[in-house]
Amino acid sequence: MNTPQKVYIDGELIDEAAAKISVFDHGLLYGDGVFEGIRFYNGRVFKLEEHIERLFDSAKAILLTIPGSPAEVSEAVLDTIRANDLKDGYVRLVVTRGAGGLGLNPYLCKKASLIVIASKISLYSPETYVNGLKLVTCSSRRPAPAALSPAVKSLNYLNNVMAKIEAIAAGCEEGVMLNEQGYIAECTGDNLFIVKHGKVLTPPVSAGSLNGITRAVVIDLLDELGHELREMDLTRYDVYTADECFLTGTAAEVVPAITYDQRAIGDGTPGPVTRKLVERYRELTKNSGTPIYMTTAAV
Ligand code: PXG
Repeated sequence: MNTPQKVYIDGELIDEAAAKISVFDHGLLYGDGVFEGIRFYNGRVFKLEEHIERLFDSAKAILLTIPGSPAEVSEAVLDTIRANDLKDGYVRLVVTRGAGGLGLNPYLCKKASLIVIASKISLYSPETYVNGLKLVTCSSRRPAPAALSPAVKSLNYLNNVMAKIEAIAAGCEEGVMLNEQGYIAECTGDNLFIVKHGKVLTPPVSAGSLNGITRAVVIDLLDELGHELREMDLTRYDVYTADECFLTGTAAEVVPAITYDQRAIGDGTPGPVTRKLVERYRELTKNSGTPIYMTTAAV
């Protein structure tokens, strides 16, 4: 890219190199803030309203006032994509508590900051969606709801970062995180589903996962495709002995998993339910979403 990227900070679109926040920002000092990862495809933002709603819910849960209404934050997302002249990519929305003192007290932070970064994304190769990826159990657990609700998409992702390091060390693309009881919660950045005897199973959000927006889309797609879905506690054994396994996430989309802790899942290749979902999800992302440019809205 020859033109520098524009980053949105508190109402201004600033050249990437000049886009800075204070070293006193509690987002940096304490991980005190919330975020969202949003995708846009073919000139449309996918599930924008849902992501904005979850951002506001996360902020409410940590008593953080977002500077602006949901409509204004949505407009900031669209403006940032337009300023970078992008049609396909990824938006990172970050709300930090703002600059304060060198102490925990969040009330010393004068004003929260809203940051929007729009960029290209490439998480997994096209072959991964055809061939599947490898999973491993990580020793780093999802935080218990009593410690910090895993439903809050906060800037505290250290457990997940530690889990990702373990997954990479094991030569796997993703790591499975368990909850305190040892049941499957989710992966480091995606929700997990299995298929067994034609039924699709996924842990309930209460098992310690993020209430994934892609997860909800897939649940709707399963209904449309006539597959029964059950939310239930899953153990590692359930995944070892599943016929199919797939992950869902904004960045990962729907991606097949073919091994778990070195055991082949099913016959070790992506199964029919997974393949159908990969395809249907792709169609949906191409054909729906909030238009970014007026020309996209016409016709
Ligand atoms: N679980 C966790 C812990 C997440 O962070 C998901 C599930 C999937 O949720 P959505 O709503 O996206 O379907 C996420 C979100 C990355 C990356 O770069 C991925 C996420 C967040 C931040 C970065 O892979 N996924």
